[in-house]
Amino acid sequence: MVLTAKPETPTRGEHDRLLREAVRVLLRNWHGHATVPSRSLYPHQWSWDSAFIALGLQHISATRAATELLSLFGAQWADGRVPQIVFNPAVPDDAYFPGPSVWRSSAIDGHPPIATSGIIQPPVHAVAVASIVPRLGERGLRFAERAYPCLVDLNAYIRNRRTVDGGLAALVHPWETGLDNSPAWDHPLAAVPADHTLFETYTRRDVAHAGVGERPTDDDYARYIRLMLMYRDHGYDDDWVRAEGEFLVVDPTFNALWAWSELALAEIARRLGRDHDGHLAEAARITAAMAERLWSEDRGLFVACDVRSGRLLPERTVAGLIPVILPGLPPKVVAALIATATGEAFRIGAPDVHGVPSFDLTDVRHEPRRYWRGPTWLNTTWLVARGLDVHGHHELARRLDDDLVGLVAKSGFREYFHPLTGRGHGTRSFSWSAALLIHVLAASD
Ligand code: 9WN
Repeated sequence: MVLTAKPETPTRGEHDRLLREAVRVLLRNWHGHATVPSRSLYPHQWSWDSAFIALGLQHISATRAATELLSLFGAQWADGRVPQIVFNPAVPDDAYFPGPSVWRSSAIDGHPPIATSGIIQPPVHAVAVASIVPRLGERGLRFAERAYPCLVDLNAYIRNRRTVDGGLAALVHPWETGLDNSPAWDHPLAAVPADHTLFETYTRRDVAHAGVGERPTDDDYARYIRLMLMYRDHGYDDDWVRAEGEFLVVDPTFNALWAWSELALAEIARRLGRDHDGHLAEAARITAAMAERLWSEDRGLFVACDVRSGRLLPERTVAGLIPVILPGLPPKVVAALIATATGEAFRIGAPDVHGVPSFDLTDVRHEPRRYWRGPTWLNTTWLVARGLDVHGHHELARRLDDDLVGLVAKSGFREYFHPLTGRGHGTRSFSWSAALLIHVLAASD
């Protein structure tokens, strides 16, 4: 494929201006030991956001990037889970819904002193740690010594408390997938009652900060609230939730990032002079299980599995492309993934498509402005680009990196973008958009 630059591709001079603005976003969103994704919509620390943010922060201050991750690990539960949200005690309880008084994590044995949510998010942290360690010079090994056991405990939690038949990890809430209202969850969520009387007790805060047409619906939220209350009321017990929880899905992105994190752990273990074979074997095991259980020849990408109905979920979402990040995939699978990514469903690299759309452009449910049901996000675009690099498709990867920079140049540090017009949507001054811009520009220097 011959790729030509988009008309709005920014010049190098423009890069300096964008970099300065990106640094300003991250400085404004820093609250002493961690970075909020957005001061208005997400005023606490989020798990996978912190990993993406640390990748960018390391180019401003490697120490600050290490602090970001260590402060997240400081909120790790005794069972190894790293929570999706670490609440800032200085922020009012009702600034974000659901806040600490709804999650009630302090009631759990082995919970750290700071309030958190009770669910997890995709494990990108080991990749961030492995990237930061060499930047810290002599202090790198000390940072690795502190981070490594936390990362090992997190992966042990996933393996011991979250796997289902076949040895892949299952997620118990759409928020755990990071792609909350992905159309892939429509089928499993249909089995969860949407009880709107919950809104007599609980008030959504998100719609005060972002357009209603850009966020999940009230039906979605009614289900999200029900699922979190049920898990909470069962003490965040993973035996209960795997046996009886109303939502249980095996997600290709979560599992791919879990395998990728084992590869990063192998690299960290090597630096620490520890045995790394176990990590490599675990990455290979997860990769093979994914190829066996989640690969869809028909759809040409990985699909999620609904454990409750035993059904593979046919939606083509960006979550099914991200496993391209894994070096151990069979070459036939990689070739098919690239054909799907460049084909009519995603059209990556096409002059009129920006980045990687989060959902199939040809599906009637595609909504280009609504959250994870169509818009392009920069973290998922970055992950697909890195996967293309892994398999030697550097030109296409560079095209996605250029798109990432071009979207910010055109529309600012927005949360997500219309995949065809590049217009920005969701919150502004969004941290991972700033961080990944910095990281991509640093890599191109
Ligand atoms: C719930 C913080 C998070 C991201 C998620 C994104 C969104 C939260 C919300 O914001 O989810 O976790 O309130 O909608 O979907 O990926 O980590 O940026």
